[in-house]
Amino acid sequence: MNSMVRFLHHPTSQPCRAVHQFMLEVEIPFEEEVVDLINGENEQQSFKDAYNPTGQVPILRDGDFIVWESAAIASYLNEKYAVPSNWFGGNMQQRATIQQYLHWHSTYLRRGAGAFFYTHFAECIWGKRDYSKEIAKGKHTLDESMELLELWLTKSHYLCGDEISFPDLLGYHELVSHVAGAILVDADWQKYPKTKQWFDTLTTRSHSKTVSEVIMQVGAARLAGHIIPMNRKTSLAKGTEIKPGIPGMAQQQ
Ligand SMILES: N[C@@H](CCC(=O)N[C@@H](CS)C(=O)NCC(=O)O)C(=O)O
Repeated sequence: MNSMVRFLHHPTSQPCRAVHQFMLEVEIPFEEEVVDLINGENEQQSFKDAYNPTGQVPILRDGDFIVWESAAIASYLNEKYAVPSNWFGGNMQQRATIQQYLHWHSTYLRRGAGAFFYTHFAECIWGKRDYSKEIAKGKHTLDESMELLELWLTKSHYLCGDEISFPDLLGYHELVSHVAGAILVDADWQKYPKTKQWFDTLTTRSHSKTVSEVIMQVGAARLAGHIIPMNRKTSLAKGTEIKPGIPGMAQQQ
């Protein structure tokens, strides 16, 4: 019987990359399956029924058990494989600090992804429109988040202490996308020197570059003006809309 966990993901996805890098760093054996987000495989009812009713990736399958949400997946793997304690905390307070970051991340820094999504992908899905409000909202969230990252990184080498933990990978891969799409440029980094130092340190880790390769290529293609044909009508970054339900925009077409 094959007991390897199965990882369903897409290489352009920030939370997927964080989990992917985590598994590589701590040497968890896994099978992978790239879900075709570009053509909306994740929106098929059969996919939602089988894996995740929200249609989002990453997803982990372990036998009959399925778990989604990047932090929940990594936390499950952490327990299953008795991963070194720096990744999810070795004592009650470290664990609480890590959980604190994970909850904050999903409602703040993650939402900043709207700046990247609306700058580079919205046009590929819905065509040329005015996405300036969504982009501004994403940038504002990103700026506010960067201020907090800078504050934390002034106090410790990594986001939750002096050792790397899963939050660093989650935060890092959000910023990798912003770098790939030139949402974060030199002028921004100058405001956040500690965050830049941390970002550069993470970039030198083994696996950072390979896990980020596809999004760097996609970012470069978009910056060069290439359209990526996307047959789907919903947002890759749900919750970043100005008005929830922006897919309705597509229905008006
Ligand atoms: N909070 C989730 C976010 C997952 C997420 O945003 N996934 C996106 C890719 S980056 C997705 O699957 N989007 C497909 C869709 O919304 O249809 C996590 O951390 O796992």
